[in-house]
Amino acid sequence: MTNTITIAVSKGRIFKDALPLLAASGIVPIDDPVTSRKLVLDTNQDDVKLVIIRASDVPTYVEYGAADMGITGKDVLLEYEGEGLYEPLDLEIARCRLMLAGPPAAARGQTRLRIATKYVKCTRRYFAEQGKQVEIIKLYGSMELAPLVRLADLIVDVVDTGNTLKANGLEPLEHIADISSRLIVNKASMKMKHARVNAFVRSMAEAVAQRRAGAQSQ
Ligand code: PRT
Ligand code: MG
Repeated sequence: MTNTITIAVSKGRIFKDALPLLAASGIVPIDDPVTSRKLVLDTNQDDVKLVIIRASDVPTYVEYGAADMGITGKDVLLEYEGEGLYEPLDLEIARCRLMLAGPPAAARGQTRLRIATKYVKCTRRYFAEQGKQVEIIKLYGSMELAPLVRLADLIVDVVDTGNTLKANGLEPLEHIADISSRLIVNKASMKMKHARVNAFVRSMAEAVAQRRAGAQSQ
């Protein structure tokens, strides 16, 4: 249905932070997103649907046009190798930092470090830029465990408060990138549904600016 707008939103913390921005743009889910098991949520607007999916699947849905727009983390986008996406807006939510971390004085000076991460491409790029050879071990979660059981010397992961690192005796070592959630748009939708998409991007931009102004006045 060309008149329907589908927005893919990462479940979890991004969804929680995205809800107030969507509400400020006039989009409120009808089904309770917390208790409902529905994957497609109807909203107060007949022609706007939300699909709630894993962060790492959002770019795929949007690139293939299964969703017109999406909300996901910059960390996910940095790892994604697609080309059918526009990224018109930084939503300034779910902020964190992509960091190299490890035990204090971890195996530095060693010739070939082993790095555990789910961010394989970012990690490869980061070390390649420094001309350093590292061995990368792909994990899907709980990167903090890897150095504790000597699976790896160091990890690359997103860090917010740093409490998880600290609780596991690890330290942030090097800052790789600042991360926040982004609005992404399918290229064909940007053409075919130009007016709707642009109106939504504009109202989300306003919501982000208002949120920023509110945060600054506190
Ligand atoms: O299931 P899947 O792997 O696809 O996603 P997920 O379960 O990791 O989703 P979720 O809800 O955790 O959200 C992931 C997205 O939120 C990431 O892609 C980031 O864009 C963003 N984000 C922001 C974060 C964090 N902050 C964050 N702190 N994602 C994960 N974390 C982890 C961090 O890796 C650490 O293990 O949370 C833990 C606690 O962080 P500290 O530093 O506050 O202790
Ligand atoms: Mg998680």
